[in-house]
Amino acid sequence: MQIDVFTLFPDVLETYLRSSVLGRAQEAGLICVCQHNIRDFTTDRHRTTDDEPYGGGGGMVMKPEPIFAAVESVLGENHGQAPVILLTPQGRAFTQAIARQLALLPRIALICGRYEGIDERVRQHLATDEISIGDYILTGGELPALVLIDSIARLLPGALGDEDAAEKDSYSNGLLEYPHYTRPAVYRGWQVPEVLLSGNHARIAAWRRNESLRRTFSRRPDLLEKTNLSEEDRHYLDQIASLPGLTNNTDSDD
Ligand code: 9D3
Repeated sequence: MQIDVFTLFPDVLETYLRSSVLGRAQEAGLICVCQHNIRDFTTDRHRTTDDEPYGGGGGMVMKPEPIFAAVESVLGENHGQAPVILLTPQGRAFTQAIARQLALLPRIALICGRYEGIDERVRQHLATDEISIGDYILTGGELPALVLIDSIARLLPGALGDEDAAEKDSYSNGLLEYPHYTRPAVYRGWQVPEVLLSGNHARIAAWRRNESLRRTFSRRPDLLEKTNLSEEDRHYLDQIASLPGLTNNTDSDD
């Protein structure tokens, strides 16, 4: 999969792209991330990428010409094939489902904004999609681009060791994860739950399922509505819902 990133700050992505899973995915040829400095596509003496907003007001707006020139020259023939995704606070919220869909494509382009905004014509006539990574304010689209790349790359077949293959779907059961423990069995007097030391795999599986349900119920009840629940699951949830003192957003064990 080829990912073209259009940014004014190509350096900020470098270290992360070279490290761990992403670095290996690139070395294995699973993804090829190409960065393009929007400033390289300016044509004026001062290499201007931003200007004052029409209508006044504070801040600067990214000019359309260098962004159009960059995307059109890099995508060339493929323009129209690959989605051109604008990272913007106004975009649709990024989800695992979107990551899964994007991971199926041979090529995508990501445009990172800076300053107060991007000329609206980029959104209207160049971008084919707009994505936000959540409701908080960042200084630009570079970190969001990395977030997309990271979540997509780990989904590509072969990106994670095969032992992690099943784990890829962990979000697809729609529940939060159960608690994890490793040695020592007692640390500063804090015991690992006895069931995990029992060697009884059926009991362990049931405990983990219930812990997932309990956590999801207390922290992210919204997730439960979209999940397939068994008879046992519902029974357990009814049980904790009826416990006195457990209100919706406390996880009293944590
Ligand atoms: C100071 C201007 N802001 C008014 C509150 C608007 C604004 C413009 C540009 C806020 C942030 C940004 C830079 N952010 C992104 O480009 C961005 C982003 C984000 O800030 N949060 C979540 N997802 C994304 S995707 C791109």
